[in-house]
Formats: sequence, structure tokens, C-alpha cells
Amino acid sequence: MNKVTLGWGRHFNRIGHGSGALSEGDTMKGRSVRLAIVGLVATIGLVAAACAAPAAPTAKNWSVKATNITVNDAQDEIRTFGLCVAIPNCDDEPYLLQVAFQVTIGQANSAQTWVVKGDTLPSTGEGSSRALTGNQGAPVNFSVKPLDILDVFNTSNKLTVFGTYTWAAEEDTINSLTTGANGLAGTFKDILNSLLAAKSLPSDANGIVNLVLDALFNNIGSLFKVIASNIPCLGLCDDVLGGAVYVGIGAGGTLGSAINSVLAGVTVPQIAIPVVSVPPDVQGGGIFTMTGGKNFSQTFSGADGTHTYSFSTGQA
Ligand SMILES: [Ca+2]
Ligand SMILES: [Ca+2]
Ligand SMILES: [Ca+2]
Repeated sequence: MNKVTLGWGRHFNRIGHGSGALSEGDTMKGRSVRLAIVGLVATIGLVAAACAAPAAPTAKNWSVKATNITVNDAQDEIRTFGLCVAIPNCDDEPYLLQVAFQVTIGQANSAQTWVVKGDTLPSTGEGSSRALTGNQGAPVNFSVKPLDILDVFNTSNKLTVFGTYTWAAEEDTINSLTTGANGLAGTFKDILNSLLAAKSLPSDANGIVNLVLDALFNNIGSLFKVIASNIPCLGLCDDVLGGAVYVGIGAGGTLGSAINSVLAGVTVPQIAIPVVSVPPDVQGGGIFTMTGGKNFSQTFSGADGTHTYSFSTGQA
């Protein structure tokens, strides 16, 4: 017990030292270190008092969904000398398709993946925006137990990573992308089982963030580096403008705040998936914890169109 406590305690101190561009004599730094020490002492005290079995955290329903769209540049338009010559018009029929994933670190074969397709919007002209309601936002709902510092002391409590690979699509035929997305979800499940479910939880916030980033984006064999294979469409797939990745780290309380500090300088990398248009390039996204809700804006640009979406994540 002591060994683990000190491991997290060192982490607290490091967060205190690293909390911004403060000089050696800065009183904020002194205060932050003092708070870290107070936190460490409180942690040891609480763990000693409740060492036997910290209760399992309660699961929260958490969602990732879109709330608004702007068609900046219509994908379907065909113009001659500025006049629309497309049939029936030069408007778009946008929709979102989200490949959802959820995996628990240190729990073998815990990965789950599934596909959520949003409702197709009515024809929307260039320059127009729409507020998205219900299934138009392609809401993905997760049930996750947010882990806090004290929960770590009970090894049956584990950290869950969850999120979406979100595609901004434009409908021309009949839902032709879902089959390919389901196939990709199957591949995701195997990779997440191998790269996260089979791993053990690092003992500090930096380590947790690095493990997640390596598994999803950075390492050879990581989730978004293996999806170079095209989804066969025989020319019938709907157009896809681009992709984004939203990643939730299932931490709340003090642990969530420590991870938020690490995430302050972290963005989802742009990942070009060579040659193919589906699955789409990763053009952005966001990484978040469960300390509170968060909003993101994402522009998807490709296939001669640009759509900008607002996304929202938080307790459902
Ligand atoms: Ca189209
Ligand atoms: Ca269309
Ligand atoms: Ca266009």
C-alpha cells in the first residue's frame, strides 16, 4: 500500500512543479507545492482510514454528439459560370457516422466497438447552418465508471478509455458506408484488446496519457496507423469529407484534474490515410476526461466540400 501511495504522491508533486511558467520565487508555486503536500497527506490519511476497500465508482452515462452544422462549401454542387447545373440542386444532405469504442485498461478482452449513423439532414445550401436534434447529432452513449485517485488503490477498479472515430458524410445513395464502418469496428476491437485491455495502468497522469496516445495514434500498429485499407464501395459510397477522433479518459475528481493538466498541451494529430478516401483522414478531434462537459468545433474538408460541426461531450 505504501509503495503505491508514494508513487501517486510523487506524481502530485510533479504536477505542482509543472503547473505553468512560474518562477522559482513565485508564491503561486509555493502554494501549489503546499497544496500538493496537503493533498498527499490527506490521501495517505484517507487510505489508511479506508484501506480495506475503497468503493467502486458509480457508472455515469456519458455522450459524444454533434449539436450544429454549417455547410461552408457544398459537396454536391456542380456549377457552370457560377450557375448551379447539378440535379436536383447544389445543396448537400449531410450526415455523421461514428465508429464508437470503449475499452478498459487491464481487463482482458474488454474492448467493445459499434457504429452509430446519424439521421441524414434535409438538403442544406452553401452558407447555411442547422441546429441538430435527436439522431441528427449521431449521439453515442457510453456507460463509464470515472476513476479517482483513491479508487486506484482497489485493483478491481480500472480505467476505461472510450470515444469515436467520426466521419462527416454526404448522402447520395442509400447508407452505403455502414457496412464498411462495421468491418472497421471489428478491426478496432482486436487492436484495442491488444494495445489497451492487455496493458496495466501506469502510476501517474503522464503515463496514462502516453499509453492512450501511443495505442491510438503514435506507435507502429496503433489504431489509426493500421487502417490504410480501403472500404470497397464499387463507386457507390456516399462522399466522406473527413474524419475526427474524440477520446474520453474515464477519470474524474483529482485524477481527472491531473490528467486535464497533462492534456492541456495535447491535440489529436492529423493522420493522412494514404490513397483512400474511405475511411477518411483524421483532420482533428479532441481528448477529454470526465471532470465536466466539453465542446469542440471541427471543420471537415474534402471531396470538394467543407462542413463544420459543433460537438458536445458530457454527462447524458
Ligand atoms: Ca455527394
Ligand atoms: Ca447529396
Ligand atoms: Ca464544392
